[in-house]
Amino acid sequence: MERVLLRGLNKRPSANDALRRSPRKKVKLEEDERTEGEDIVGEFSHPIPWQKIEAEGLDCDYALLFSRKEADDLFKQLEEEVVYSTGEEAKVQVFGKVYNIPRKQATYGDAGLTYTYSGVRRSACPWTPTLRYIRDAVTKATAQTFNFVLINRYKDGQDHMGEHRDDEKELDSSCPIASVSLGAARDFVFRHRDSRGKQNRRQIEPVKLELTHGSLLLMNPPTNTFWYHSLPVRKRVITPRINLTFRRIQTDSKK
Ligand SMILES: O=C(O)CCC(=O)C(=O)O
Repeated sequence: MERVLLRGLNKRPSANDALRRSPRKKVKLEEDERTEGEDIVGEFSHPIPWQKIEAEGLDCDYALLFSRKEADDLFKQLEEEVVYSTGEEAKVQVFGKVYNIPRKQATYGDAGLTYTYSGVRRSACPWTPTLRYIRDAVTKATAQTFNFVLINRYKDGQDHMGEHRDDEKELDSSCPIASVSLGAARDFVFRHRDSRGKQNRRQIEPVKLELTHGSLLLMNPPTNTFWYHSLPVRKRVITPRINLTFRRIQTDSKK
C-alpha cells in the first residue's frame, strides 16, 4: 500500500497558501459564530506550513496546528470535558442491523443542530470552552467556519473506523471537513470508490497518511465524493487518540 510521505513525495504548497500564510489577514466570522464579547473579525496569527495531498478527485491539506505541549494540554482538557454517547446513540445501523461502535463518540455544536449518519440521529451538545478554542483555531487557520463537531475517541489501536464517506446531505458540500487529531498517531487510509471490493472497476492506489498529535487534515471538496476513508485497526498502538471532525451543517435558510 502506498504511504504518502508528507515531508517528501506529493508535497507541494497548497493553492490557498497565500491566504493561509498571510499573517494578520482578517476573516469575517458569521454572525451566529460569535460568542459574547468576541470580536467580529478573527485574525491569522500563526501562519502554518501546509502540505498538499492530491490524487484524482482527492484534494487534502495537512498541517501541524498545535505544538506538542498545547496538544498535550488540549487532550487532557477534552478528557475532562467531553461526555460520550451511550445507549442508542452509541450504536450504528448497517444494512438494517444494529452494531455497537468500536470506539466512543460525541457530538457538539450550535444549538438545535442534529446530524444523522449510519442510521442514527445525533443532537449537538453545547460547545465546551476547549472545543470552542479548537474550532476557532481551525477557523483562523482555514478561513472556514464550522457549526458542528463529531468527536471519536479510540482507547487504543483495537478501536477503529470502517470505510465511509462524509457525504450526508445535511452537510454543506462546499465546506471542507477539518479533522484535528490528538493523542496516539494513527494511520488513515483513503480508497477511491472505483477501486473498492472484488468487482472493482479500476486499479487506483489507496492513499495512506499518518495523522499525528496536534495535526489538522482538511478534506476539501470533491474528496468525499470520490474517496472513502477509514482508520484501520493497529494492534501496536496502545495509547488513546481523540479525533475531532469539524463540519458545517446546512441550516434551514441554506437548505
Ligand atoms: O478518527 C479519524 O481520524 C477518522 C474520523 C472520521 O473518519 C470521521 O469522523 O468521519
